[in-house]
Amino acid sequence: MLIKKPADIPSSEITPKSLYLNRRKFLAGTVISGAASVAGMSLGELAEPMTVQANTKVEGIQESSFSTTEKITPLKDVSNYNNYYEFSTDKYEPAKLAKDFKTRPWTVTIDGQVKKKQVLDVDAIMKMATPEERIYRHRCVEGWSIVVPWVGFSLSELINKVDPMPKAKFIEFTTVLDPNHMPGQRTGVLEWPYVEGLRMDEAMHPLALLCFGMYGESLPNQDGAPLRIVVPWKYGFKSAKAIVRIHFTDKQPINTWNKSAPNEYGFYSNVNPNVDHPRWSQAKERRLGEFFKRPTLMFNGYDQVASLYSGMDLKKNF
Ligand SMILES: Nc1nc2c(c(=O)[nH]1)N[C@H]1C(S)=C(S)[C@@H](COP(=O)(O)O)O[C@H]1N2
Ligand SMILES: [Mo]
Repeated sequence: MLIKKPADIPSSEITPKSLYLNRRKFLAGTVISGAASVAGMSLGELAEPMTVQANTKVEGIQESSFSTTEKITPLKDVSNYNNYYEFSTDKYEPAKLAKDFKTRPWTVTIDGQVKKKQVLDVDAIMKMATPEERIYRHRCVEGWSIVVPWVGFSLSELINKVDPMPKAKFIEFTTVLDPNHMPGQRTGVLEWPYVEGLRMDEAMHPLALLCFGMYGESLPNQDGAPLRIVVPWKYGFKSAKAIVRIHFTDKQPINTWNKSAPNEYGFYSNVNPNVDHPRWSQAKERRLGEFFKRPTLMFNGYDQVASLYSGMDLKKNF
C-alpha cells in the first residue's frame, strides 16, 4: 500500500490539532472498534499523529486565578508560528525543524550564588509543585500576540527549594547548546547559547511561570520543550525556551538580544505601549488569527507588577 509521507501532505489536508484532540475525547467516550474508527478517518487525519509532536497529557492540572478570560488562540497557530532562532529565523519553520529534537534525558544545572547547587532532571522539576493552567497574554516585541493556556507553576516554587544566597540579585537562564540538532546554532544570527535574565524580585513574582506544557499537554518542541519560562508582562524574547541552566548571580545578566542590539532590546523589556522600538511603534499589536490591531497595554495588562518598577524611568530602563 502506498501511503503519502508527511512531507508530501499539504498542510490544508492536515487536521488542526484542536479538532484531533476533540475527536480523541469523543472516541474515548464511545465504543467503536479500532478498525472502524480508522476507516472513518481521511488520510490527512491519519497523518496528524506523524506531523505533530506526540505530546503527553499533564495529569492533575489545577486552574489559576491569574488566568485571563480572553479567547484562547488556537494551538495550531501557537505551534506553527514561533520565534526560535536556534532552529530558524523563519517563524513557520521551527514546527518542522524541531519535530525530532530530543528533550529526554534532560537536566537543568542550578548553580552560582545558591545554597543547593545541583543538577536536576526535568521530570523531577515538573513534580516540584502542582501544575497549573495559566492562560496568559503573550506579546512578541515584533507586534503580534497570542493567548495561551500554559501549564506549569510559579518559578518561585523552584527558587525557594534551591535556596538562593542573599547576594544573588539576578537569575540567568541558559538555553541548550546543540548545534548538531539545532540548525540555527550553525549560523551566526545570534550568539549561542541563548541567554536571558530576570531580577530576583521579578523572578519571584507569582506571575513568572516555570512552564512545561500548554493546552493540557507537554510543550511542543517548537514552543520550548521540555522547560521554558513565561514572563507575561515582558516581551516574548524574555521567555527563554529549552532551559538547561539556572544561574544565580549578583550581576545583571547580559541577555542575548541586548548584546546583539543594545539600542533596540533592553534588559527589562517590559511591554510598554509608550516606548517605541527604534524601528517601529509598540502602541498596537495583532492577535494571531485576527485582522484588526488592538491597543497594547502597559505591562501587557499585568498591572500587579507595576510596583516592581516604582521610581524607575521605564524609558531609560526599556
Ligand atoms: N531559546 C530561545 N528562546 C526564545 C526565543 C528564541 O529564539 N530562542 N525566542 C523568543 C521570542 S522572540 C518569543 S516571541 C517567544 C515565542 O514563544 P512561542 O514560540 O512559544 O510563541 O520565545 C522566546 N524564547
Ligand atoms: Mo518575540
